[in-house]
Amino acid sequence: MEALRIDIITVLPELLRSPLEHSIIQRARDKGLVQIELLNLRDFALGRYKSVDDYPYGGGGGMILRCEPLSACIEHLLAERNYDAIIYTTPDGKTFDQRTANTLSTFRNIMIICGHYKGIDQRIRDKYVTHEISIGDYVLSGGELAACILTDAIVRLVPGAIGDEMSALTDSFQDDLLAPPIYTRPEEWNGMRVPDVLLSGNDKRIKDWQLEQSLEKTKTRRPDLLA
Ligand code: 6GU
Repeated sequence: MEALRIDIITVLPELLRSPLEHSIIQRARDKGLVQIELLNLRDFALGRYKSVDDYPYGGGGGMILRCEPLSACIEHLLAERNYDAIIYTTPDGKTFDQRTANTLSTFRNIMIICGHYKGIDQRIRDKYVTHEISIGDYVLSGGELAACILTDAIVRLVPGAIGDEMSALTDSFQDDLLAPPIYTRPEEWNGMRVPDVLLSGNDKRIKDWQLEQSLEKTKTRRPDLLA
């Protein structure tokens, strides 16, 4: 199987590096399941001052990432391969969810453009971007952390990334239900016992109990998921 490739364009590559070099993501990279490249937008800046941003027309404060370096970086990548998705991380995008993560995890080449400061020039969105994604209704200081979150959610779904093959299938949200309570040793801790059913060895009873717990938790915490 061909690896998934994710190219991330950012003005702060160092902010992304460490979160993408640990745990499941690093293991997936080591196994050759996924290739992640960080592109420093500054390397595509023109002129003596290597400027990547400028003031907005019409005022309003804040800085905006300019067209020319973004376009130069995107065209550099497009010259190498076709992309199944060119994502822009922005609070005015569509809210990210498990369904979108599932879809993106089946892609071969993904480009992520991290918004920064006030964002990027609209013309880059119009010309190149295929997916505008927000990670929730709050404002971050840049799209870098959002890009890490997208990457983490996508990479762990790539077949082979998670050791226990069943594990990703039993996540919260994967079947539109929240995950049931989970326990490990010891059987009793501080006077609190692991539910008997989990010690019963009866697979059918355990599955039934977990589903019942999932339904109950979803009904009280996230009734919107059941609607
Ligand atoms: Cl993708 N970017 C920024 N800057 N803020 C956000 C966001 C993204 N998603 C939620 N808030």
